[in-house]
Amino acid sequence: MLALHILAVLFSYGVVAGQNPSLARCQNQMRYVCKNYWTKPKSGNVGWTYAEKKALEDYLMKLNAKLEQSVARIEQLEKNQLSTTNNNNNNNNNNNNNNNKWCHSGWRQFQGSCYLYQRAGSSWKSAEHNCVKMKDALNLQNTPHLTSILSRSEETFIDNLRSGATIWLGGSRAPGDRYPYTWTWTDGSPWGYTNWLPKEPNGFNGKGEYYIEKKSQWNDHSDASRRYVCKYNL
Ligand SMILES: [Ca+2]
Repeated sequence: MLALHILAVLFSYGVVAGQNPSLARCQNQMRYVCKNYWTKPKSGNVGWTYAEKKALEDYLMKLNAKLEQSVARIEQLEKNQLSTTNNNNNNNNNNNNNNNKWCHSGWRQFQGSCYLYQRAGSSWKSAEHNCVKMKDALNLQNTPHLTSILSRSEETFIDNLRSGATIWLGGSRAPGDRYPYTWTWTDGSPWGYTNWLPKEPNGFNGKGEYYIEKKSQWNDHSDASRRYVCKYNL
């Protein structure tokens, strides 16, 4: 009975011993115990006493219990690892999908575009550069630029974002351009809707008013520090 039990335990050790160092150590212990059991010199006709066999069997049962616990723990760890891997894959897929459907975290959505209000003042060129480089930084599908304003409703949305601050828009004209000026949006949108302040754009004193700032309405202005709004299309 005891021998069968030992063989059964050893067999179970052999199945899993190669998977874990601690299990391999257990297996070696078992072999050591069994070897001693079968080779122990017998004293007369007595051999192993019942108490010795019982003690050995108890010892083996405890080892077996520890082994089963170790196997269960390894199986649980493998399940956890598999679950984590699947979740990461799902999250990556979700992120990729969400990049196409939803605005990035912190960006506000209006119709088919996403907007980020930047409170730190920046020159027009730096502001545009800061918007553009967020494509790689945030792993966006489309490139953000300084915001264009293409409709009255979009301007109302931008007004809510800027909360009264003067901001840069993505409109500019080429240096040396003469009146009537040719304005373009950095995001490539066609030029159409405008909301100039009275008597603007005036190219004030020829001081390089190549860029468009927005207050309640628009004004052409030379480069200076302004807050700004970045925009990208979904
Ligand atoms: Ca002006």
